[in-house]
Amino acid sequence: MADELTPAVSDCAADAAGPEESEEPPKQRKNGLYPGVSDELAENMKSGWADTELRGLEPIAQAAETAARRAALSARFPGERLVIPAGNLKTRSNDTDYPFRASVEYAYLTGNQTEDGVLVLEPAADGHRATIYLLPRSDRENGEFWLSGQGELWVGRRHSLTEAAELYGIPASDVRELADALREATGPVRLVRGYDAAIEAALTDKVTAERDEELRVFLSEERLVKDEFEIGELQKAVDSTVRGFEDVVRVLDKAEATSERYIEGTFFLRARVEGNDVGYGSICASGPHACTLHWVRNDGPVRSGDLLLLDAGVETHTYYTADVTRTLPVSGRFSEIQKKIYDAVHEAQEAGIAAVQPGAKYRNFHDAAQRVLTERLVEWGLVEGPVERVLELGLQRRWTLHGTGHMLGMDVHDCAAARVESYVDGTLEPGMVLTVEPGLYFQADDLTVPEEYRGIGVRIEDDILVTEDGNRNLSAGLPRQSDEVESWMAALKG
Ligand SMILES: [Mn+2]
Repeated sequence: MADELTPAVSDCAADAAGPEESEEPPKQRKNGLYPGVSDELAENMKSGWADTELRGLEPIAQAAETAARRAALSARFPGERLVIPAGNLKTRSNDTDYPFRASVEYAYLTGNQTEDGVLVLEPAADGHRATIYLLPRSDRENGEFWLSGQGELWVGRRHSLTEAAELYGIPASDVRELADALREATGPVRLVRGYDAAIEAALTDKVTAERDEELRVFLSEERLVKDEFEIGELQKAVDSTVRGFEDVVRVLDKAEATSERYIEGTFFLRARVEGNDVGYGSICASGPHACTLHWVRNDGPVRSGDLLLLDAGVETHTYYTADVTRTLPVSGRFSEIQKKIYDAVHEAQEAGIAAVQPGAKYRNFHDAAQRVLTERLVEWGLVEGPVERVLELGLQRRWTLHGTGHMLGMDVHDCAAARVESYVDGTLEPGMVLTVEPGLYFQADDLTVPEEYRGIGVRIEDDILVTEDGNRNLSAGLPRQSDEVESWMAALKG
C-alpha cells in the first residue's frame, strides 16, 4: 500500500499538529493545508475534475424489506428518537485498520454498510421520519479530497448524499453535523450502544442503559424470523460455501504437503471472490485439533489417515453467513472407528433435523440429538446406563461438549440479544433459520475411553430453514452420509 504522503496526511488538514510543526509553523494553515503544499499546487488540485455524480440510481434489492423492518421498529417505539450507528473503523496497528463491518442493526435497517454512518428515526406525526447520516463526497476546494486520511483519493469514491438517498430509499444528511444536533435535541431517545463513541458521548445525558437495552433486544428479536430477501441471501451464502468445501477437497494433497493453512486459504479465496468475507474464522481442524471446538490457529499438519473437521461459512455481500461443518477423512476413506463415531453423529443429526418443525419447542432438536449420542455412548460402554440416568446427570457432555445449534443470519450466532423466552425457551416459526450441529469429541488425553477413540472429533452441521410444513436443509448440496461422503470425495479428488 502507498504510504508516502500518509504520515503528514493522517493527521488531516483540520487538526494538523505534527511534531515538525512546532519547530516550523506551517505557511498555509489558513487553507487547512499542509506545509510543503505550495499555493500553486493547492490551487491546481481544486479544479480539472469531471462531474461523476450518478443520476437515476435504482434502489438496492432489499429496499422494500429494509423499509418494512424500519416500520416495525417505529411501531414498537412511538414518539421516541432512535439512533442506530454503523460504527467506526478500528485501528489494527499504527495507521492500518481492520476491515470494516457495519453493525448488524444498522445494516439490517438500511442495507448500507458505510463506516461512521448513523440511522436516526425522528418521531413524526405518523410514526417516524428516517434519515441516514453519512460522510458526503470529499470537498475538492479545501483539499480534503487529497490531503485528509478520509479523502476519497485515499479511500475511494463515496456515494453523494443524493445518490445514497436514491439507493437506500432514505433521505441522507451530513454525519459531521449529527453529534451537535443530537446534543441539542429534546425528547426521549434510545441508542444502540457499543459502536460509535462520539455519538454515545453526545447522548450520554439523555439515554439510560435499561431503555437502550430494550432497543437492542427488540432489534435482535426482530431478526429471528427471516424475510424472503434474507432467506435468498442465506441460500446464496450456503451455495458459495458448498463450492468452498469442494475447493478444499480438491487440494487436500497440497494441504498434506503444507498445513491446515492451505485449507483456510483455499476456503477464504472462495469467500472473497463470491462473497464479502468468511462469516467467522474458519475452523480447519485436522486430527486431534477437531477436539478443540474453536480451533482457528489452523497451523497444524494434515495427515492421511486423520479426519479433517472443517467448519466454515461464506458471508454474502449483504452480510448473511452460512455455518457448515463437515468431517472428512483426509485419505478419502473412513477407518472403522472413525466411521463408527461419524455414523453416530450423523444419526443424531438426522434426529435433530427431524425435530425442526414449525410449532415445535426450540429445545426439541437439541434434546433429540443428545439422546441419540447418549444411546451410542452407553452402547459402546463409555458411560454406564441407563440412558435416562446419563441424560439427567448430563454425563454425555464430557464428549458432546456444546449445544446442538443456534439461530443463523447476519451474525453466525444470530439474535444473541433475544430474550430466553423468545429464543431458547421459545417456539420455532416458519422463516427461522438455525444450525443443527451435533458432535462427539474424544480428547487425545482422555483416559476414560479406549485408546482407539482418542484424538477423534466429529461434527456435522447444516443450516435448516423452518418452513410452513416442516423444514428445508439449505446445505443439502454437501453429502453427510458416510458412504456418500467417500464417493463425493473420490469424484472431486479425481
Ligand atoms: Mn454453528
